[in-house]
Amino acid sequence: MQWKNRPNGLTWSGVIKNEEAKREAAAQLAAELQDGQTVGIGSGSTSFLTLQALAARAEKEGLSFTAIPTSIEVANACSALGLRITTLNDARPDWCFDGADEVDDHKRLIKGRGGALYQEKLMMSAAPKAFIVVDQSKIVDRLGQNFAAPVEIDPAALSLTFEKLEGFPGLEEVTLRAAGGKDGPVITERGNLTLDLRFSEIGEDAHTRLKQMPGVVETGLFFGYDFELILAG
Ligand code: ABF
Repeated sequence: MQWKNRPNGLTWSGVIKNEEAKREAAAQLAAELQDGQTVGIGSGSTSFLTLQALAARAEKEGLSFTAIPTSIEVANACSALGLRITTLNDARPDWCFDGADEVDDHKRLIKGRGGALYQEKLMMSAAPKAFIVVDQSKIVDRLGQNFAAPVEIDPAALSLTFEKLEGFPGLEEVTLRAAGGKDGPVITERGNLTLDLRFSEIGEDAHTRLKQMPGVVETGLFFGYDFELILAG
């Protein structure tokens, strides 16, 4: 039998920028691990390296920990590393870590380029302590300067949401996230769609206003979360 596209949880499909610096930051974070803890595992390449560093330290020092992954990709990586996995319905993390697309100096984040913002936000809400690991390229003067802010919406609300977004303060462009070619829109793990919102300015109330729209499941604007920033490099 041939098995095509079999998940190989320990291969990162894309390019990892600043890998050496990220590995150093990952090793630093792995030192936080204590035996028997439950750890929330973020998505993205930086989280992928951090997960590997955690698993390596656990193996070397005979520590055990349980992982709560924030995406299928991360769950596959956890399985490939032989880790015990649980969910937020069964357990709570002692702490969690994740990457980000942008961080401003008010500790506001844009996340969700990887499509896992919903579970990433659940994790940040559930964890008593969170670490965000980024390299310098993610630190911005103005939130939204490099990346669009993703918003996960129910497919039934697609047309309505476009309508409701008309005139939204600071909003310049809305793109339905698509895989390209004839593949159609990207479907999230929850069966939803993602809109990428380009802003000239992101107001303090942007997340709240978006969440008030029926059909909006979650936004990639992470405002008001307490976390420790680990700067790679
Ligand atoms: C997750 O991974 C997402 O919220 C964010 O979009 C992405 C960052 O990936 P990377 O670490 O590869 O830049 O944290």
